[in-house]
Amino acid sequence: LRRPGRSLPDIVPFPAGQADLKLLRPRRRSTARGAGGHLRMGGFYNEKTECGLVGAGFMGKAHSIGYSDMPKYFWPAPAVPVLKTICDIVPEIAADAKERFGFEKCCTDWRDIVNDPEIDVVSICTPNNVHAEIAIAALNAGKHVLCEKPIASTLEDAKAMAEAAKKAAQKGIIAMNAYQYRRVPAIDLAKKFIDEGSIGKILNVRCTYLQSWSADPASPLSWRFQKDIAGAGTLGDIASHVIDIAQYLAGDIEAVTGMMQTYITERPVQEGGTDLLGTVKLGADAKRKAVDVDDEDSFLVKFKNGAVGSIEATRNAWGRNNFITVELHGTLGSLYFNYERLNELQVCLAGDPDDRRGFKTIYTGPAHFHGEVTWNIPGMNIGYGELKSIESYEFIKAVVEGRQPSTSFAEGYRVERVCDAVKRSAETGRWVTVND
Ligand code: SOE
Repeated sequence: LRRPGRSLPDIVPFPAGQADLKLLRPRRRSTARGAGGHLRMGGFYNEKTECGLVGAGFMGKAHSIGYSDMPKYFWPAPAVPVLKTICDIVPEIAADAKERFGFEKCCTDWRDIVNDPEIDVVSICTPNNVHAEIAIAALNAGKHVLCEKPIASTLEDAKAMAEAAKKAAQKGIIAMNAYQYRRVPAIDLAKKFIDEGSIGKILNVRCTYLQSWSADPASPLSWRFQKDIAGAGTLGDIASHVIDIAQYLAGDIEAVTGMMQTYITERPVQEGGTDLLGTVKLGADAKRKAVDVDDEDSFLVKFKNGAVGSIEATRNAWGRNNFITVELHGTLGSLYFNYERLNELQVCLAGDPDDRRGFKTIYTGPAHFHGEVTWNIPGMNIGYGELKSIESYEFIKAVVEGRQPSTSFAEGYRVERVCDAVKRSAETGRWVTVND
């Protein structure tokens, strides 16, 4: 699977019967790795791509599901992911993940994946501080990379990754950041409303990302609460998602002014294992350690195009579970999205008669982004798993077509520059310009 530049036939809507399949051109065999690279299915050759995955925790599970479910929705798949090797530094977790997620092999050193000539694509699902080393090594070894967010734990690493990705792109290598929420069908629809001018010039963008899983002080101190590993707390972990959505919908953020707070200043230490994201509470007898990252961030933003707005994020909001909200006000209307109502977009158009004007709800389904192949009955709805399959599809499609995806490393670095400006503003209490 090293043949950039091939464009794909249209995806056959689910369910794809044999009649549909007969209409498809059989795929040519790739010469990249000899005869081993194909599965014969229903009389047609479907390319396959061998996947390595580093980091077998929550995100390792999400990427595994994304890869293995993707062809069930997107058929014919651009290439069928084969779960080749999963890596975790804890041998028991690696061995367990191999069985659970269906990988052929497991290992404890990511270099075994990066140096394996059989592996085409690498998912990086590790803590943030090792993203750069693994991603750059993988890109240099000619692997296509899908890296979890935030892109890195420092601005320097993020820059180095964006530069490595730019260099690798010249050889047709793809590097993608996992900012999956911009691929929510309702967000895609919001983008359409904006691009076609239906809500006019954007005046204001208000975003929140509120979660509750770390609100309990007995929730363990995992790597997400340690600056040397995570880089930042809530800012990199979740505010980054809404920064990405805000910039995707409204363009570059030019300047910020904000605050960062830490409310729970120490937590019981989690000794090893995968991050359980607050589902386990530790007792008063557990060893405790100081938290050196932010719990909550609130900042105002100015966009280059003159729009203004605000972003708030916390993982300590009881009752708010994955409360990603995006509200845009334009000269001709408004849009509102809330992840807790994932399959809905609210729209208010100024042009409606005075006595009928107000938010109406559009339920996303078969008529929306990839809706014809996820579930083709209105109201069936999608969830987090389907979003990861959509992400996997966009990644593998980009690899097969040899073009960078919309959430490239350059975009990840763009988000990181905004995070850096928020940190500088929180230190100085001033408006800070986002560095180019
Ligand atoms: C924890 O806050 C977390 O797993 C984030 O790291 C993810 O990016 C978010 O999508 C879900 O919550």
